Amino acid sequence: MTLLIACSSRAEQFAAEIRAHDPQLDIRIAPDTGPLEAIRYALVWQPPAGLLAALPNLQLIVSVGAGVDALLDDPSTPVRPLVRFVDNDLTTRMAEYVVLNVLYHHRRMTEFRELQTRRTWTYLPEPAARDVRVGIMGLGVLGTAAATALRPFGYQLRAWTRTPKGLEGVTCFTGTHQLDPFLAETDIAVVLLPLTPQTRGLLNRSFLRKLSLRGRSPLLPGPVLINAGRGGLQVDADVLSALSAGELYAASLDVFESEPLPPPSPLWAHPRVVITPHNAAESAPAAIARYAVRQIKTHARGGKLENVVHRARGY
Ligand code: NDP
Ligand code: OXD
Repeated sequence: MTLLIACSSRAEQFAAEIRAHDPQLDIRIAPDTGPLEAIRYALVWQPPAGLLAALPNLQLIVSVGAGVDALLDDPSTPVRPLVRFVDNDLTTRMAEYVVLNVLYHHRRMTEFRELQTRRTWTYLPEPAARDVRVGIMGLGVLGTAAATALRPFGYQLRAWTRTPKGLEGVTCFTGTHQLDPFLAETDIAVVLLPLTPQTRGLLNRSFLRKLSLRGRSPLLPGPVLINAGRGGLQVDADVLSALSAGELYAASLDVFESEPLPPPSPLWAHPRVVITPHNAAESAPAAIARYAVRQIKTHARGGKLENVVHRARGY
């Protein structure tokens, strides 16, 4: 069985871990593909356009990412079973990121950091967690884990999804018609949506203006945006203008319209913006290897694959 690894980074690490899990697999690392007709499986992250289409006997594509927007956006991606990465290691990392950043803004840490640079001892009042409304956009694998991790702090939890969902302790809103009511009751928006034609550009100025319209958490200076979904969901310039206009108090951004975030972007220097380089939840090589080998073995014995992407839905 031949597996092609076509990843824009860490391909050698993935290969080493996969060899440790399954020494029988014949592994090629793009661009050294060898004979294309031998390749049955592909493990990919941002593969070169057209590469997968050139594999005549490809049977399964395993995505290193949980999000598969780039693969679905590429018209040359062949129509073969496509499984996305879902693993407790990744899920736990994302839950950590969300808890870290919700607490960071709820406890006004961007302001304390700024005060510290000026050696200034100033008391800032902070709301109790029970008075802060956290709205999670997307209650899939990652959103559910984030909500579960936030629950013990006592935040008022809300979620917004495409289809009706239920989760203990979370008030759920569904569909475009319930987006505005959801936003009106959200002080801290945590975005864990996939990038699809329906969600692209959703986080724009009009969206940001709708946060916290129905009351506001006392003592929190304003609404907060935390985006760890995809950069294409947000309009970077609108985030900046909402911050300047005081419509947004602060933001944590892990993803951007253009990545790496270009050095001239004013987001880098904004005192209320926390920037991370798209590593809210990394796909760790050991976890990827375990997952890819399991999926390949399942496919080889004709078993039921896990986490198959629904192409028409876009995630
Ligand atoms: P899931 O597919 O498990 O969940 C997606 C959620 O988004 C579902 O609840 C779904 O609703 C909801 N959703 C999708 N489209 C819409 C819509 N149009 N309106 C409202 N809700 C919608 O995905 P994961 O939780 O595994 O991952 C989410 C995203 O996180 C990934 O697609 C990826 O982009 C991003 N990600 C980012 C990482 C990082 O490091 N920054 C790491 C890993 C993932 P429903 O339940 O009704 O289907
Ligand atoms: C993913 C990512 O989709 O890391 O897994 O962005």
